[in-house]
Amino acid sequence: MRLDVLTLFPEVFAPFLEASIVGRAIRSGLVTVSCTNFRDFARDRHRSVDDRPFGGGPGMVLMCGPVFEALEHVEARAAGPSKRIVLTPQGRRLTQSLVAELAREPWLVLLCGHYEGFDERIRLGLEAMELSIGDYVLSGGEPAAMVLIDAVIRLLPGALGDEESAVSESFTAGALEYPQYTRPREFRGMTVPEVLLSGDHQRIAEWRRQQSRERTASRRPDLLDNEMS
Ligand code: 6GU
Repeated sequence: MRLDVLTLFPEVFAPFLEASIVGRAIRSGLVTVSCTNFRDFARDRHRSVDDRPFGGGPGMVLMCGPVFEALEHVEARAAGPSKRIVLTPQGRRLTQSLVAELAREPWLVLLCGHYEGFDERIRLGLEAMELSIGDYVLSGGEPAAMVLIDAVIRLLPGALGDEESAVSESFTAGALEYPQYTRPREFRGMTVPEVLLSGDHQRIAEWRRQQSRERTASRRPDLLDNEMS
């Protein structure tokens, strides 16, 4: 898979792209990620990427020129068509089933907005999918792009080792994970449930299913309605 990120803050992606499962997937060649700065496509001598809104009002609006030119530059070095995604709180809410769809795309281009927003003609002209990661306001699309990148990469075949794979399956199956314990058997008076020490794999599996069901019902009853969330 190929991932391009268009942003005013490429530097915030560097440590994220080196760490953990994402970093390992990149190093092993499962995915290539490139960041491009809109500012490199500014035309005036101040390298402006934003301007005051027509009609007045607070804040600044990201201009069409740098965004279209950055995107055209990235897509010019192309093998096939890309799937364009604009990160915006006005977008469709990201879910695990949508993540799974996106993980099947060969090439995603993620556009991160900032300031008060994008010039509306960016939305109209790009034919991009607009995505939000939840009902709260971020200062820019960058954290949302990192959420999307992480969720997509962990679904690429080979991104997870055997020990990690179970966690993704549990949420994909529409339920919350069961409780986990490791050594020691007792910590500050809190003990490990006896069944987990029993060695009875059938009982353990049944206990975990039950815990998972109870947790989902009490904390996230909305998940029980959907096959995938
Ligand atoms: Cl994608 N962008 C911003 N700025 N805020 C958000 C968001 C995106 N998703 C949730 N809040």
